[in-house]
Amino acid sequence: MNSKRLRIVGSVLVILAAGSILLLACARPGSPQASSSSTPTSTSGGGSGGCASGTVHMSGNNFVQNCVNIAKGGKVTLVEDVPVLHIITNGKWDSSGNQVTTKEPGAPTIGNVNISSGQTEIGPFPTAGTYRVLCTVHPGMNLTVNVK
Ligand SMILES: [Cu+2]
Repeated sequence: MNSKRLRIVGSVLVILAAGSILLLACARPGSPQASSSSTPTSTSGGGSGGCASGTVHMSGNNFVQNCVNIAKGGKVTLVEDVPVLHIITNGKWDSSGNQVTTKEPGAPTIGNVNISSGQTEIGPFPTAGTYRVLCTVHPGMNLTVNVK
């Protein structure tokens, strides 16, 4: 009687042990999902509303960030990620592909600032407002400067 019971208890324990091993094996594929779901939160935390803060990078033919926030009286730093000539001036490319080189009231004069490597600053922007800056070399290369 006792030895039969022990065998039954023993086999139940073996089944439980095998079951728990299977459960652990099944739980593992779930843990990478938990870590991958935390990755988007860290990337979204990097940007503040989609606009850069103070510094804008430039690729071979565009601004990497198309808007930048600065404080009143501050400057915008433009950084070359690729050594390509950009010529920065007041205005914007319109949707038809034309340069509209108007300067908003309160905007500093950005007169064809040439940059082909390293970094440069534009400004200062003494008045709060929204200002448009374009690169005359690359169609559609627009930057919005938000001065707060
Ligand atoms: Cu450019």
